[in-house]
Amino acid sequence: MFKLYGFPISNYYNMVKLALLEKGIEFEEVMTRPSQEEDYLARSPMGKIPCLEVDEGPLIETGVILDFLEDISGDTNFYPADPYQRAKVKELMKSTELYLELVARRLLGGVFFGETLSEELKKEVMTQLDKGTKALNKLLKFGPYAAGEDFTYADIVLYYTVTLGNMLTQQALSVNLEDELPGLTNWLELMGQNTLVQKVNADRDKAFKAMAG
Ligand SMILES: N[C@@H](CCC(=O)N[C@@H](CS)C(=O)NCC(=O)O)C(=O)O
Repeated sequence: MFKLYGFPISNYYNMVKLALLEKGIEFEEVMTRPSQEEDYLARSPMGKIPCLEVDEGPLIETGVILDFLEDISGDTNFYPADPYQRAKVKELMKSTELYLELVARRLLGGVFFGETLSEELKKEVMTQLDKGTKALNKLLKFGPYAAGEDFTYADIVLYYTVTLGNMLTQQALSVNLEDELPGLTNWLELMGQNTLVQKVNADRDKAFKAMAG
């Protein structure tokens, strides 16, 4: 059985977890924090989570893991078959990560771990966020799903990017991503009706509570 290494407060971990659940692939969760210990680095060379151990060995990088899961599961497809449409879904996933996830992530230490967020950093993040959300507005379809009519990996990546990202931008910058990305509110509601999303979120919320006290 596959082993998923990581921790449910990680948005990247939750992307892979939801994909495994959606695809009906059996897996065991191995609670693991990011670590620079040699035994974990042997699995995940940057020490990051998630890491998925499959029959042949470990795999890291969320996008790579998602592609692997798509390649091994013929029945449930989260990329369109058409090459251009498939590329468009990947374009949206990549843009979400580069221009939203990695931008909002710069606030994480300040919001969750009491690090100082300088005014300079906040200004920089604000500028990048503004550019990123404007770009995403040109790519997002919300018709009703992120990339169009069908549920795709872009929904999974966007969902766990904005749910964490919005916490960070609201707390550090008073920016609500629902105001910046028209259509996001209805789409979040749609995603929230998915019982597997609800399960991943319940595990995440439990982990957050445990971390808080
Ligand atoms: N590029 C990685 C990013 C994963 C990532 O940043 N994971 C975070 C937890 S959400 C982590 O392990 N951080 C610890 C670190 O950066 O050392 C992926 O796509 O899986």
